[in-house]
Amino acid sequence: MKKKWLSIVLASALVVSCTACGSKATPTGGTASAKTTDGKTITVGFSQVGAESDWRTANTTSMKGTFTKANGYNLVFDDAQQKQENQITAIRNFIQQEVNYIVLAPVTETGWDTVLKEAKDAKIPVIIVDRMVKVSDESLYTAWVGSNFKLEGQKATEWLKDFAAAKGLKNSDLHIVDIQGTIGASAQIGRTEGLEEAAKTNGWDLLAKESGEFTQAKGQEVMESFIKQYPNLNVVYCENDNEAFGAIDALTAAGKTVGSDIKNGQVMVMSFDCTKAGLTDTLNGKITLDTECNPLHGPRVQKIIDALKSGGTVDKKAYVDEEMFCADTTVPKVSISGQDFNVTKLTQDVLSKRAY
Ligand code: GYE
Repeated sequence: MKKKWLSIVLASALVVSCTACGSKATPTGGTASAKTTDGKTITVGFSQVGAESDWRTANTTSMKGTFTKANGYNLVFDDAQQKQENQITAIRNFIQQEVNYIVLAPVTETGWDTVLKEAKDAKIPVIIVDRMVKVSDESLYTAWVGSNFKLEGQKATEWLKDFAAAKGLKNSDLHIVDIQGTIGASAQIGRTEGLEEAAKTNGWDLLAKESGEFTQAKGQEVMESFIKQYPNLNVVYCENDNEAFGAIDALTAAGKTVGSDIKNGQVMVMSFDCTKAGLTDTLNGKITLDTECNPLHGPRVQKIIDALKSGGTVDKKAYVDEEMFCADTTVPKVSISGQDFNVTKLTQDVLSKRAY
């Protein structure tokens, strides 16, 4: 895992706006019965993907910092070490323990029908957070909150198109490799799709794609192999910050210079997440564009639980608003289907405000 993990003060950064969409939903598991220890405490079972990235660590911290005893919760936390079978076991344990709510950050989209049906039969509402699930019956979960991963990919590639044009590069000058996230995870699917569609539309040379599992070590390994196979590569599209750190190490070790000056032989690194470490590399020019993915879901999930607790309805799906960060201002905004998205100029001041 990356570099120095910085001490996290989440409290100040907990409020990020949410763009709700989709229909309203009622708790599919029925009213959570008051299986609390003292009649007041709400027990929440949280099945977390793992600890593969700085983003994930910030997400875990946000959840643990929200569902505290002081806030009236008993959090049962399970780290699945990136394995779906561990998540399924954790959910079954939560059901057995008769928790009031189950929160699932699913490693991949598919394979959840059976266990979510078991939770529904036990009348325990399930809230999905971060990545999505693909289920045959949408009533198997109560609500989802997370990012629009396809839009993230579209924003990043639209920026690349505009940036290349502004620098006088032709479409055929770009030779791109994709270090993908965990295959089958929504974050991978959306970001890969965004790139593939843009490559097709713009006639870019998309040389190869391979999973770096969202980790620094695998990102480095995949990059080392890409460098050997594709000596002409000049854009590395990393599907998260930790992969970008690994890719930068591999490129540097191979004698390449990372940066935005493709015309003069530099290799451009693009990334997603915008963790403090990622934005530090963006400010120093190692990452040219970092597209934000916000991990601070604790308070958002709490809001959902609060609404359900008081018998209210919640949005079935809610997307989080996110930015893009670049140290240079060549492309100040991108436009997708008529909607403008600003590219925030990254300064030391902006970086110092990042809490994770
Ligand atoms: O981008 C990556 C993490 O699902 C959005 O998972 C999340 C992704 C995030 O490992 O760093």
